[in-house]
Amino acid sequence: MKLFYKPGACSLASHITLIEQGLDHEIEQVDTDAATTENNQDYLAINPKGYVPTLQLDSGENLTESVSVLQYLGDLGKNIYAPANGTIDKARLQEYLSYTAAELHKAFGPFFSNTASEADKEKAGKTVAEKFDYLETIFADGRDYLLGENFSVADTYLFVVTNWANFVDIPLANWPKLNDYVLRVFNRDATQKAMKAEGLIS
Ligand SMILES: N[C@@H](CCC(=O)N[C@@H](CS)C(=O)NCC(=O)O)C(=O)O
Repeated sequence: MKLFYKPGACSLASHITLIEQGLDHEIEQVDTDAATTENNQDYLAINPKGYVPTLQLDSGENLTESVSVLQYLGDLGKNIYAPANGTIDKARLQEYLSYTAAELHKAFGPFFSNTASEADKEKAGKTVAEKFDYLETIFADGRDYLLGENFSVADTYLFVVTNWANFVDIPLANWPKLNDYVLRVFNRDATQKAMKAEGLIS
């Protein structure tokens, strides 16, 4: 399998998952502005939507959208928790993946937009803070990960998106349990390996 990624982008969640699951893979960096890859492939021919992640399967098929890539990878290996269909944990997994994609990830949009104004960013900061208030209540019961003791793909995605706060001057220390959670995921071996491979940490 090959993951098309941008350093530190949402594709990092899929990268962490590939490593957590011990799956054979390659990575190839994408310049989404130029729509080319580091091997000079036309990225729009791989993913016409132009954004990352794209997971290229050994069959040559391309799978896109973080939520589907993550669930596919979560179900492939045995190292991280993949709840069975029809269980409440499976529904919760989808609940957290959906929340991260549709609410939190989207809320960060103005911070990474070339056209957003300072007012747009200020408004986005308030929206992100409201989402973090909610997430702080989730971790108030002392759980280590979203589904309790078991690390799942929902954690790889929530970690990556929440960690963006550290790059846009939103002080995560205001949400101590969420901050602890981010550190917990950051300190996992697979997270360290993926971040090193993307040149984000040394
Ligand atoms: N709906 C997509 C959104 C993916 C997305 O927003 N990717 C961003 C990085 S986090 C990206 O590639 N942005 C560059 C661009 O749009 O040019 C998903 O969930 O996978």
